[in-house]
Amino acid sequence: MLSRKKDSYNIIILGDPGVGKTSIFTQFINKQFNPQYNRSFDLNFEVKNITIHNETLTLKIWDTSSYEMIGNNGSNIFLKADCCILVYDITNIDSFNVLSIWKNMFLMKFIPRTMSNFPFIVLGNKVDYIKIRTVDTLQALTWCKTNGDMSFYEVSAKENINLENAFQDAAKKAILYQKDEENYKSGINLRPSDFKSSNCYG
Ligand SMILES: Nc1nc2c(ncn2[C@@H]2O[C@H](COP(=O)(O)OP(=O)(O)OP(=O)(O)O)[C@@H](O)[C@H]2O)c(=O)[nH]1
Ligand SMILES: [Mg+2]
Repeated sequence: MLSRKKDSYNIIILGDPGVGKTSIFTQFINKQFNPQYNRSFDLNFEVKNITIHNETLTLKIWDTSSYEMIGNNGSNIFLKADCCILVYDITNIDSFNVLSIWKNMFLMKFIPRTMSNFPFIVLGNKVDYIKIRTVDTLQALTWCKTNGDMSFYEVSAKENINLENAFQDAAKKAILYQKDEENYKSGINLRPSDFKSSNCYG
């Protein structure tokens, strides 16, 4: 039993141009893959039902345009995000090195400071290109660990590897986050971060 607060959850996909955000989105939703690169210029969403523990819930998945995100302010819809998927390309170290920038930009613009437990998931895409990888699995795992113990998956939008697992995980994290937020707002829980700024000297 999930005992969730909402019927639909917003999952936002972010990352550098060309890492495969649209491909992940299209493969997960329509089971299609386009080998040609058509740069996204707009924000786009699709709705997909998934089943977790015999319960069906709706994910509203947002494919972002890195172009839009860098140039503008993104969309106010991100204020209602329940989980963010950060994507890099395992053959492109630069796309990995900028994950912190994507993460911090997203938190700064859209997530109130009190919500320090906002969930991220990291996807290393194009794992079908394993022979020409430039980002080690261990390197990525270490980054995830030191950035709030994020979940990490190596995936392939082309071969549909690990996408189902990653989105299931994103959905579970979104549900937990919402529950936590509800409890927080109703004063049931205080998070460890609430104590960070104080010490025994006041
Ligand atoms: N081999 C391989 N190619 C992929 C994979 N995922 C995406 N690609 C290719 O990488 C290129 C870029 O993919 P997109 O999905 O358009 O990338 P994007 O992140 O949406 O890019 P922007 O819209 O510019 O931000 C395309 O040519 C895709 O076919 C994958 O898993 N394996
Ligand atoms: Mg795109």
